[in-house]
Amino acid sequence: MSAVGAGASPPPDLSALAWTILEDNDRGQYSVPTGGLYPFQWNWDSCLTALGQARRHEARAWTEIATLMEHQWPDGMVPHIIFHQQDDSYFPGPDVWGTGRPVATSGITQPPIAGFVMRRLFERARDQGLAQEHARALLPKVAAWHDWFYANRDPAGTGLVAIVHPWESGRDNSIDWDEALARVPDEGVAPYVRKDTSHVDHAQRPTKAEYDRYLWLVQHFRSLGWDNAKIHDASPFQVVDPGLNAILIRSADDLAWLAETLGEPALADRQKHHAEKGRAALESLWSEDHGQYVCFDRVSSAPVDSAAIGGILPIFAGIPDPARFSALVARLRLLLSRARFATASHDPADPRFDGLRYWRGPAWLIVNYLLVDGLLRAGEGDLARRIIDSSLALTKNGDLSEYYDPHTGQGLGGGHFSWTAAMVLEFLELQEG
Ligand code: 9WN
Repeated sequence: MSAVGAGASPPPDLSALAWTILEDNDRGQYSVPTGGLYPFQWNWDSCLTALGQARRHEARAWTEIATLMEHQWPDGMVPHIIFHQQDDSYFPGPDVWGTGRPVATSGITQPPIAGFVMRRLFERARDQGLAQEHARALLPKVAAWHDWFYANRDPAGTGLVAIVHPWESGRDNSIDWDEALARVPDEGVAPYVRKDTSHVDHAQRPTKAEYDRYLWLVQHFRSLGWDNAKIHDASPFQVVDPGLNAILIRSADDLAWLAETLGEPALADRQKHHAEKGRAALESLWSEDHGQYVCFDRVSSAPVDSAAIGGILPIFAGIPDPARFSALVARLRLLLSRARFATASHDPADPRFDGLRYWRGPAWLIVNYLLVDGLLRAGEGDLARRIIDSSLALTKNGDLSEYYDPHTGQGLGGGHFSWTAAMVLEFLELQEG
């Protein structure tokens, strides 16, 4: 008799499955998040995917980031999509963006996680020579991207950068953007046909009203010639996201560490300055009402009344004040108590929560990973382990989806997903270690 009983199939080998996904989505010099739904290179997907790739193929992991950085704009911005080849299964494609780049790209950016990933690859490297070579070559490029953020998305020098499009946050349809996005016009948008809802149930994707405004912003920035010196002030959508800022601060810290290690003290000092100023400025986003950080709307000059996961991500940036850190951990515990699986991307107690719809409630393994990293660094091992176990519980049936319903654990969005596969490899390693 089989140990698992008649008719029951053995649990899938998660590591083997994750490697199959990484290989299937590998296009040679870059990876796609998943075929069909996202057939190009995405910025933060690539960086996080590289963490998984490096477990077996260090050179391939460095190439993933190097390819992304080859498409950096002359002003320092690193675009959120690189359209390496023609593929009609995604909208909006290169013609809509019209950025005029030699290889077509989008015209906005995404959470700058490359600096953090580079330090990880470097510290774990079995091939130190290769790591030094790549890190040295990438260092000034990633530093220029961080400098670009502060120069172009924080023109008043507050220490915190704004996003000018919800897609820049990586948390596209979060409740965080509802009020600011409602102020964006929806008239004059060229007729379009969405492709995402032909791959994924529309109940798991943003609404048409949101897409109209996403596209209005793209058209508006295109009419400004994609000139980043103009875009921030000319955008009707300018929101300071604690999540993106936390990632930028942590990447600046890690880039400073790499620069020091590689004997680049001036570069290190500049990144340290960004990180320290950013960390101090984060305090302006603290909400006593929500017991966490919240977004700030620069157009209406008001904090955003929304308790989303972005406001807990400062755990990843390192919060020096112990009382503040404890409050944030308490808030995370409360959030975890409100859903079966870690971690709802929005507070389930909020009537606006939607456990199926993308960034309005579902759990994402990449977010869990950033939280786990921050918790482990701060000595919160028990809570970190709880999130690791919950992440692996979500995937244990072999469903490596884009995101998950935090109440039922149902896989949602795209399947066979690169960064989910990479995070599974990371979590398996952490569980063993
Ligand atoms: C727009 C690729 C990307 C992720 C984002 C996620 C989603 C794109 C979309 O997919 O956004 O960039 O078309 O929905 O929100 O975080 O990088 O996986």
